[in-house]
Amino acid sequence: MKLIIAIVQDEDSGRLLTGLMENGFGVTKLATTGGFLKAGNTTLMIGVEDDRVQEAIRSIESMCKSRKRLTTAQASAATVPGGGFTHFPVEVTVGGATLFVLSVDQFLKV
Ligand code: 2BA
Repeated sequence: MKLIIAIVQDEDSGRLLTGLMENGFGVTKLATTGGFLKAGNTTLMIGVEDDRVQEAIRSIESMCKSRKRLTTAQASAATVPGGGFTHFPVEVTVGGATLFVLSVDQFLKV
C-alpha cells in the first residue's frame, strides 16, 4: 500500500475530493498553508493499493490546474536608490499539484 500526500489549490479540492471518492478511493482532507505564498491550500491524504497508484495520480493530474499568483518580493537597501526597502510584484505559477508517494508499513483500523 502507498500513501499519496497531494497538495492542491483550494479551487480544485472539492471536485478532486468528489472524483476520488466516486472512484472508490479513501481520502482525508486537511486545510493547509503554503510556506512561500502563506496562502491557504489543501492537502489530501489518500491511502491506495499499489495497483491503483497510477490511476489516482492520473485523476489528480486531470483535475488540478496550474494558475498564476502574484506575490511581493522585497528589494534590499543595496538595490534601492537612497537605501531602504521596497516591495515589487512577482508572478509565480502554482500547481497543478505537489505529490509525495510514501510506502505504508501497516494500514490498520482498530
Ligand atoms: P507555497 O509554498 O505557497 O508555494 C506556492 C508557489 O510559489 C509554488 O508552487 C512555486 O511556484 C512558488 N515557490 C515556492 N517556493 C518558492 C521559492 N523559494 N522561490 C520562488 N518561488 C517559489 P508549487 O511548486 O506548485 O507548490 C504549491 C504548494 O505545494 C506550495 O505552496 C507548498 O504548500 C507545497 N509544496 C511545494 N513543494 C513542496 C515541498 N518540497 N515540500 C512540501 N510542500 C511543498
